[in-house]
Amino acid sequence: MAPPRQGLIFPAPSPSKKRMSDTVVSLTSSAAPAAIRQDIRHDWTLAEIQAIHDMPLLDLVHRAGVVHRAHNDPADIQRAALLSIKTGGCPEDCAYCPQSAHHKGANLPRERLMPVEAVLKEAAAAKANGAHRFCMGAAWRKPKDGPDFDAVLEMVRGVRGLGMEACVTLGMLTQAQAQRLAEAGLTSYNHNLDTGPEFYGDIISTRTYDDRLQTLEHVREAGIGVCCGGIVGMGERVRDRAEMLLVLANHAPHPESVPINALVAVEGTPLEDRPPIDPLDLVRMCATARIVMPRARVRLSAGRKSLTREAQILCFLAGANSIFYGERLLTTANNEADADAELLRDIGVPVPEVTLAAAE
Ligand code: SAM
Ligand code: DTB
Ligand code: SF4
Repeated sequence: MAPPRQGLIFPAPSPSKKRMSDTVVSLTSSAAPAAIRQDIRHDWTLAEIQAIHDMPLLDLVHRAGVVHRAHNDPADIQRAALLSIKTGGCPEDCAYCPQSAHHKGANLPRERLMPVEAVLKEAAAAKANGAHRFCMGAAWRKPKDGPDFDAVLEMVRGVRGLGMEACVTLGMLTQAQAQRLAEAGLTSYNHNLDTGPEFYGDIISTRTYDDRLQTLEHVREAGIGVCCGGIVGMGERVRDRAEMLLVLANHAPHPESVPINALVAVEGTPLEDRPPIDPLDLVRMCATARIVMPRARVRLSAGRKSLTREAQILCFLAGANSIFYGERLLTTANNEADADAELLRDIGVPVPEVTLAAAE
């Protein structure tokens, strides 16, 4: 009989005091790296995660850096290119999203799915520019079986054929759809929890937290990597951020990628007036995610454009080891690729020069 799987559930309360002090001892002893390496846990408590998040910043960044280096090569920073393959007109009401048909003020026209060849051309250009992964996003509540889904499968096969990792984010999936994406060679599926379960209802009403967890289960069952994270700066409390990390960190295995987005406050969305977050909030989120999920790719995602180079470097020191790379996110602007390549080179991460022939 197959062993019971640990699902996407809240953890049972655990004897956190002892566990916490064990962890602190292992992180401060001289033999720390060896001790930390074994310290992959799925029984975190909210109190522990909040305590980590709220540590003095220098201690937090140091501790995250130690965990990061015990588990990962610090010069390995993944570059993921992003393309909106189907933009606008989404029936969901996510308050942050300009693609929702509910937010007429965002004025984003509904488009059809891009043709496969056009998508693969963008993927080839991203590869020539030095991207490792190609992520394709569709403004769907859930994909419909039929020609569009078949075309997405073709895109996944094409991206894999270019020698890149392929990721898609298409909304809620059935088990059969996840299986077909796996068979097409999909590396990873992005489906964010966005925030903690208590605050979630303030942001989205058209699908539940459990709906999201169920799709993540389907993705995991199909053997596809899980890419799941959220957004800071929507008006949530630190407790909500910690609750989201708790759900992710107690998911066994941990998600392979954890995108940490800062809200891009887009005009015409209900969150258009949210003030920008303090960049140090992002540093804290990256560091906390790194400590509780030592081997996940922590992706410094949307909102990076408003960070200085130095704030981004602090995030890398705190364990962020992936970025969206390329001038566009889905519908909003991202950092210039040249500036990112320069930043990465300046901190010792090699990025190949673009060869014009390869980019055409
Ligand atoms: N429709 C699919 C879905 O929601 O799963 C895929 C696309 S959706 C745009 C992917 C993710 O982008 C969202 O879950 C959210 O976390 C992030 N996102 C969307 N708009 C954002 C914004 N304005 N600022 C920051 N992150 C955003
Ligand atoms: C994720 O966590 N962030 C990306 C990706 N997954 C699909 C999307 C960010 C979108 C930012 C707003 C926009 O450009 O529309
Ligand atoms: Fe639709 Fe995704 Fe935007 Fe929500 S985040 S409105 S599901 S495209």
